[in-house]
Amino acid sequence: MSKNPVYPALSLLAAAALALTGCAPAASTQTPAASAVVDSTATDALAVSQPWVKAATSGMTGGFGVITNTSGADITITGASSPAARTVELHETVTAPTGAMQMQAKEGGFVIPAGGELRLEPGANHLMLMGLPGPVTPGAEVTFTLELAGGGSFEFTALAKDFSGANENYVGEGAGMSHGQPSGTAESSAGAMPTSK
Ligand SMILES: [Cu+2]
Repeated sequence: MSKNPVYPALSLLAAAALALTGCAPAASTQTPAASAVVDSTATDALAVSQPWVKAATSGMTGGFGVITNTSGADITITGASSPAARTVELHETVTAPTGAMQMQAKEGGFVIPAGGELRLEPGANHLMLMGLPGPVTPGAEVTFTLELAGGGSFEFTALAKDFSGANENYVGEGAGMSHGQPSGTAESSAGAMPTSK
């Protein structure tokens, strides 16, 4: 007997298998952050999910969200800016010797490890919007540009919403708005950001 009769069946199976794998391209394990307001114009390595800003009438407020580094290398955020604030600082929240929560500028910026994420949330790391030129009303869209070590940037838009938390004290709060600048550099509306180091 010839083996031939089996052969076509096998190739049919093979073809079917090929068709199957061909039909189901790459299980998309990387769901690109469920956010309708993402605009990564400059750096594809970063993605943001659920970006938001605490609505405020004046003064200062905070920006939050989860920023994911999809690349194989660490990425450092060295600065930030927004049309909604005269200056934006990278803040961390620390516990003062008194036990109170205080925010201060994050030395060296935020490092997002390769394949990792940076969680910006009330009571922790956040973007500090200072010197609001006008109110940030709920529903408003606030654009941020993050500056990255190495010269890149990452832009995204966050939605403003009411939030009653994120009322941590500022380092040096008693001394007006020195805000973590131990040198006592007065913050002026002229906008020049004193770099503390
Ligand atoms: Cu802050």
